[in-house]
Amino acid sequence: MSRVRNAALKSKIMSAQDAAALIPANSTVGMSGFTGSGYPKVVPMALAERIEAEHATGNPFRLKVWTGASTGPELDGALAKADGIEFRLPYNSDPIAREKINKGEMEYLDMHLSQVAPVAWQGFLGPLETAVVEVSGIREDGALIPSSSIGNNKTWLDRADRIILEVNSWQNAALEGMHDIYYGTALPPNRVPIPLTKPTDLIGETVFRVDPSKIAAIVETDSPDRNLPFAAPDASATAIAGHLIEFLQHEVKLGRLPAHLLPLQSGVGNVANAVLAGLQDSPFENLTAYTEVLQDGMLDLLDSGKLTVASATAFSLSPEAAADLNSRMEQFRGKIILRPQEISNHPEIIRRLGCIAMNGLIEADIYGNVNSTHVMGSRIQNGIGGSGDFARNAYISCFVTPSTAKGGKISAIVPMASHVDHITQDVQVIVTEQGLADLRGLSPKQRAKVIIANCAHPDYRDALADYYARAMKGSYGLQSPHLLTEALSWHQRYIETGSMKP
Ligand code: 0RQ
Repeated sequence: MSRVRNAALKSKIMSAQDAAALIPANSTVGMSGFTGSGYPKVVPMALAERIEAEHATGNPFRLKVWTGASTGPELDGALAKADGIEFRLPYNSDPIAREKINKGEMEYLDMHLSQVAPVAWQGFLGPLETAVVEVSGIREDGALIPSSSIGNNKTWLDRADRIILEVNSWQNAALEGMHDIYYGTALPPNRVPIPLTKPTDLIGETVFRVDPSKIAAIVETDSPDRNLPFAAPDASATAIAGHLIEFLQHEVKLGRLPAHLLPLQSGVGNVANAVLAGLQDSPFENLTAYTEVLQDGMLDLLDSGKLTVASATAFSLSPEAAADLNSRMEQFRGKIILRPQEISNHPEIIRRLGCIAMNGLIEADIYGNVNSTHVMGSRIQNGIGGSGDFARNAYISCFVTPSTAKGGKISAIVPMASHVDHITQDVQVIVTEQGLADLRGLSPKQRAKVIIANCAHPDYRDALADYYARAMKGSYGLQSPHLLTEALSWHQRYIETGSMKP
């Protein structure tokens, strides 16, 4: 049975090629998609083919592409390969697009994910000509049933001049009813409090409202979300999870956290997923999650009953877990709620609920400034994603990382961060496989001692202690002592020799 249940809209069904032909050259496209789920799969591929053909005849054709977060190879990968993206926001993890950005061939605006929709409404990003959005169905009344991610879809559907829908029958029909689309946001001075006080609260509608006259094309698909697999937790990730869980237990014992903790947020990546796997064997019960993405580890926690509810904006599952969830979606009704990213990541709600934030990092410096995005200060890895939304507003903001990268050639703890995404005030706990630094209430110099002693790898610990000791003697000021000619020398040495080691 067709997922397009509205009789009038059936006349808009066409091929991906015909739909892609409706997108004007050099315009702005708002696409669905968030960490490999719910992104359009066939229109971007057809669009990439069209762009390649236009380029072959010498015609310029490059788009501004806005999404929820990262997408899949059929979207970012295909469009980047065709050299079809002039400007991209707000998050990317596609390797081809990353390479283009780092070669200076694509402009990339890396934004806090909660801010994308409100900023689009403010208007300075310019007009949005086309929205290309995956949905899991269209109801009889024309309302759109969302897919496996919500992201910025509500905003793209509201703002775009023209809408192209991909109706994906691979998505389980039981997704209908698992979304909570809040329509109460407004720009100042008309903003009102968002009435969400528990992760389980439903404050919106289960569908997107849409003006049917804007729907220019509907393309039917049956393609799986293509998420990347997670690496199985290794000894380092397991140790990180162990330190963090011990810390949380300690906080409960001291009466600083309730027994079932506070709503958890867990970031992208292997390490964050490993922490969730660690919670499976922990004594905690009746946990809740108010987070951005639902990873494999969180699905396991829901299965075992350790986690009672997960509110997110997207699934971010390995291919196996995505297929598993998709085959038994009905079991998760009431336990999984997907919301727009401006709500899943809203500072007001994160602060009110008191989330426990757990995010990965590229590097942290001895004073606890965190770089989540740039390798050696200049090469983008992915983007800040939601880490800033959560880190600044969390009840406890934790960052998790192996103490070294690239086989030990890079220390994740450095004298001075080569780029800062999270200032020291937004970083309360740093955890590596070596140990945990609880930085709450500590001054910069007190922080440096704890971070070096507890988090640095033994191969780099003495060098960090030596840098700090000499900075205490030679620094211009002694609030956050630094030797400016040396502070970034570890990074320069890596660029020149392939290792930070002296
Ligand atoms: O690259 O695969 O090429 O070797 O970064 O590193 O150790 O597998 O860790 O998967 O947890 O990712 C910060 C990137 C960590 C992620 C980051 C290289 C490393 C490897 C991945 P290779 P690991 P993870 C909400 C939260 C920002 C967004 C965010 C991230 C690759 O957590 O993107 O937090 N965070 N969102 O080799 C050079 C270093 C490095 C380094 C790691 N110091 N120098 N390379 N790498 N550290 C969710 C969303 O926003 C959607």
